Amino acid sequence: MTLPGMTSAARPTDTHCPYCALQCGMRLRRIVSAGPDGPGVEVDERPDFPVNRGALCGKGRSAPAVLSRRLRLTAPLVRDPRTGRLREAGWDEALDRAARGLADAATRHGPDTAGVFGGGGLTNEKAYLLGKFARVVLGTANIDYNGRFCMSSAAAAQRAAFGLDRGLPFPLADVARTGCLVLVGGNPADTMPPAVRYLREQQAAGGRLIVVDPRRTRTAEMADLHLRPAPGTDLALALALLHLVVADGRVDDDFVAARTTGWEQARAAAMAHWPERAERITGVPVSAMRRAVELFCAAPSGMVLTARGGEQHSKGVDTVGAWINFCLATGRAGRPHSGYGCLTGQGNGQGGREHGQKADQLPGYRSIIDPAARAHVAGVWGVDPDALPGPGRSAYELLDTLGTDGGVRALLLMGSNPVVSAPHASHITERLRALDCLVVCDLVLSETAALADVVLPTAQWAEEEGTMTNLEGRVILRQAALDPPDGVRTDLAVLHGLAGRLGVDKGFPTAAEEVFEELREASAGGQADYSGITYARIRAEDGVFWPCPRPGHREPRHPGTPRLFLDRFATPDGRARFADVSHRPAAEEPDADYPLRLTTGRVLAHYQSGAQTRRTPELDRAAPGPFVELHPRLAARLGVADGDPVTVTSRRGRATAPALVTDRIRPDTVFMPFHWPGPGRANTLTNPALDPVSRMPEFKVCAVRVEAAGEGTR
Ligand SMILES: Nc1nc2c(c(=O)[nH]1)N[C@H]1C(S)=C(S)[C@@H](COP(=O)(O)OP(=O)(O)OC[C@H]3O[C@@H](n4cnc5c(=O)[nH]c(N)nc54)[C@H](O)[C@@H]3O)O[C@H]1N2
Ligand SMILES: Nc1nc2c(c(=O)[nH]1)N[C@H]1C(S)=C(S)[C@@H](COP(=O)(O)OP(=O)(O)OC[C@H]3O[C@@H](n4cnc5c(=O)[nH]c(N)nc54)[C@H](O)[C@@H]3O)O[C@H]1N2
Ligand code: SF4
Ligand SMILES: [Mo]
Repeated sequence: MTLPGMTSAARPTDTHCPYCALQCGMRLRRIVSAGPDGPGVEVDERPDFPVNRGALCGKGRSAPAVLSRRLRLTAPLVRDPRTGRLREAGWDEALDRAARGLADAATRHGPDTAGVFGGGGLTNEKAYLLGKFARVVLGTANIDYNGRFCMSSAAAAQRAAFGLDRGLPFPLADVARTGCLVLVGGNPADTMPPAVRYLREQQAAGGRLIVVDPRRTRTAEMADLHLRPAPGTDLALALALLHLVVADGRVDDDFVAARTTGWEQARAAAMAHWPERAERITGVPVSAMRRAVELFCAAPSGMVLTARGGEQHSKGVDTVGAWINFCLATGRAGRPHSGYGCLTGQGNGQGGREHGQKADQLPGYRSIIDPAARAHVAGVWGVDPDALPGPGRSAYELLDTLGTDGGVRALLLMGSNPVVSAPHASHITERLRALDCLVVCDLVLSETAALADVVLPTAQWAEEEGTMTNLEGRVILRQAALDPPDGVRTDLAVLHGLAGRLGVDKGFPTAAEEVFEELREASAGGQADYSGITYARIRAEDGVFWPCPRPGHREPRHPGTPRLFLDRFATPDGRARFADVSHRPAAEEPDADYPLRLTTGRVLAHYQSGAQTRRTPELDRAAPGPFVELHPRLAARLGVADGDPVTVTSRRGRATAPALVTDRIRPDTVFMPFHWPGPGRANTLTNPALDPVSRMPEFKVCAVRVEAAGEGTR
């Protein structure tokens, strides 16, 4: 839509949506506005990009709204010590103050007390330089990122089973060709709408869709079979399905013998989880479990995809492991149109961890405790390997210890809004306030930026270049259609400015392609090898799938790897490893004081902490505030009608929001989306119990009590 006073000009730019892991292709047309918004862009379809084939959701279509100068930050802010308020400042003052804050912590309390918290929405180039900044400039072990809250459980389970973790080991379009798809705790109808076409194509071709979700979502409504376990019980369900596979003689013995190890233990564990026991734990009838196994095993091929519903648990790694076991035992892995995959979430959740934002990883998906990996990366960085710090704290543990003795005292935060999105958010807000210095780089004054000592306003997707790695492991290119407004710098320029002030003049370029060239070197020979990928190739090829090593002497150029594991898994012996797992309860089960389960998630219109989408007028109108989904029977018992305010209380606090009375939810469970701050903030309630391996918090289940809110709160 072109508003009066706008004219469109210039050549269109092919790029990608700034939001989720689908990284839908789009075409931007420049608009010159006479009004206060400044120049902007309009989004057109880009039907030739294979992942979304032109389709976009409302978030993608409306993404340009946040480019408006009225909605975003256009000058740095520093906290005035006299008034305690944020005031506008010049870039030099703001960068000086930020650098001093980080340096002071390190000098007074040791390098590990300066910390970095990143985000899965940052380009590979930013993530890479952020990791390098932490390890080389600050010399701190303490860098982690919000991807820890996202797909870290699936990553750990995939790595254990297959020796490698890439969201999907095949292109998304392969989903349309599988015989039976099991979707565990994912609601793509709301979270990746353009992907739904592949589910429809799959069903139109005679394939079956099984959805595992406690709620009857719009995705579940499409399913041939909907299993509705109580939140936090998927592990028991997956084990019982494997039990039935064994009991019915449906194990693919040849596949198990030829391509796996560890079956005997996995089999024994499954035999201890008989279906009647799982029915008591999950509430899923045995007959439905039988039907699921029949559909899955009768189909010529099969896939299991998990998303946050199955993963954001204190047993997320084991739960994903159990679903992988189910795939392996039935021979549905490492074969065409079959396999396990994870629907990653953020725009660059995948690349963000491959290149060094994660506490235990160096670029190229290398382990920070592997001497050879340290030597390689230190060589690229021109530093002594012994000078590189070791693994630091995981995201929640890093936030939980902010401002404490031995914890991080000065934090650089880029690309996350934990005041809204972290579990036990009121506690995390207190920790952020306890910092000696908080530096936030953001596009807008997020709830977290509002607590900062220094806020650095950064350029946005349509104004910058860089690569992103989507849920398929496809490396794509973000291209600039506009210049950033005056007063705004790119994240790369911020890192350059900080590094220089902290005494490192080289190695922090501001041109994205130059950073990518270094990233290629740093990743060369690692699992996530990007060394054969160039910006030119990405432009020419609709993206390139990693691993893509650089061609050797006289070798042809590597085509990239759309499909993994067809010949062998990435383990040392080439075999997939069964996980040895048993069911265990959630960290917090319902009891007399807190008799219900709360689960949390997303709505179509908003993205994550809502920092961008709540500022987008059409999305704000579509979903103006938080709500609590509750079943009509529960509502009747509480004397609550649709729209009445209800208070939800957990051991961590209370939240109040209007009731949304619906039979889409189980009577023993309530659901809240987590996109809003304030009294309806879902994360006031959530439990920061962590998975022992992935350190993923238990966002998807905690025990709560629900009451009609008093008249006074109306
Ligand atoms: N509209 C929108 N789209 C997004 C995002 C967004 O914020 N908004 N964020 C992006 C990101 S970063 C991510 S990670 C993805 C997330 O994408 P999804 O994983 O699809 O999103 P969620 O809503 O968190 O959870 C999915 C489903 O899990 C179900 N669930 C809850 N508890 C359980 C449980 O114990 N077991 C099972 N089996 N299911 C359960 C919920 O009912 C919900 O329908 O979405 C991406 N896309
Ligand atoms: N209860 C509950 N909580 C959850 C979840 C859940 O299911 N339930 N899901 C979790 C998951 S999966 C995720 S991924 C997290 C996400 O939650 P957050 O980590 O808070 O992610 P965003 O809201 O995307 O925050 C991104 C922030 O960075 C800014 N930003 C965006 N792009 C850029 C950029 O390029 N540069 C800079 N400097 N800033 C940028 C945005 O304006 C915004 O303020 O939430 C987690 N929290
Ligand atoms: S599905 Fe994801 S990438 Fe595609 S337009 Fe929507 S938010 Fe953007
Ligand atoms: Mo996520």
